[in-house]
Amino acid sequence: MVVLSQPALEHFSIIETYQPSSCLYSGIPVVDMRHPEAKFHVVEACEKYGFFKLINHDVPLEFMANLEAEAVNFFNLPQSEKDKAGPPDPYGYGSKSIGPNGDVGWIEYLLLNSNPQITSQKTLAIFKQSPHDFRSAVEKYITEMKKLAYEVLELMADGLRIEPRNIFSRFIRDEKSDSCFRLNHYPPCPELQTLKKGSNLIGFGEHTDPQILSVLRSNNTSGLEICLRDGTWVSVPADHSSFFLNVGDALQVMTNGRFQSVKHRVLADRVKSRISMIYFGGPPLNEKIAPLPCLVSKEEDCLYKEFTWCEYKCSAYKSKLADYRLGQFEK
Ligand code: GA4
Repeated sequence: MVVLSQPALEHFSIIETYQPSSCLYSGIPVVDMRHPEAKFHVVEACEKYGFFKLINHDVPLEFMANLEAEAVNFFNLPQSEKDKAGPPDPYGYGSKSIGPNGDVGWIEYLLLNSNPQITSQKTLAIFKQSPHDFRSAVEKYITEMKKLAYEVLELMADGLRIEPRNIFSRFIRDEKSDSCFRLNHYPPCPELQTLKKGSNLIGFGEHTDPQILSVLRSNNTSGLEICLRDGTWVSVPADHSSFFLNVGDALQVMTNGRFQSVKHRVLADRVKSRISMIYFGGPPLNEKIAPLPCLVSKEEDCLYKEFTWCEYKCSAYKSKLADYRLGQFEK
């Protein structure tokens, strides 16, 4: 990592990549939700990558387009208006700073609790800033994401041949599910052209998602990269009509490491804005997370201790983005 002397980029992380970040990698697994074998494709993708692109998902494209338009409107508001909805606690509007422990990125975002009953004052302030029907676009979109996440988690159970079907989905179906929703805007960074070839600016630093399952949709600007098991980073070609799903730490634990939570990051673009919307499906705070007995053949093969989601979340908020958070819960 090299830190630059350009004043505008002084506080941001620059990384050298040995392939142009626009390099299209065609090896990202794709799951066709309508394929009769989809459940096995999901399992295979989660075992090998912890990540896949989902097509034929039946979420109407208008939900995605409407929310994107509302998000663009919000991020186009004057800075002073957006700041009224921040700083994040963790919910609310944030710019450049990510989480409470000094991580920064070339990003601005809105972080919301996806449970309408826990709508914070900051979230209400956000909706007040926006002249359009932002709130309804967010709520409709989240409703669709929940349905999609249930379906995918149930496919996983089927593909793993474990019962009941709702063994994973019940956590996020629960009305107390601690799920959240994030709208990210990665502004273009023209200063990038002054850097040497192969240097990239970090929009969102490498990390794994703590929850069970994350469902991401972005506009047609690339930037997302995933880390393969051998440590190589690959760029995920953008596709605004598909979803990208990733296994979170809690699902890694429940599957006793059979599914891996994928390390990922986002690089900024020199000319194009990237907008992404992510639903993070998490369990209720008091829910116990542990490897499912049906996925552990012998007691000594059990990789993780039992913990509550609340314990995990608290420890996550004490960590930096790139930290390996599961370490202290290993047996
Ligand atoms: C990563 C996944 C989600 O975006 C998020 C992030 C959260 C935050 O931005 O507030 C965290 C990060 C994420 C993991 C470690 C902690 C918490 C920032 C951070 C440094 C909303 C989440 O749940 O965990």
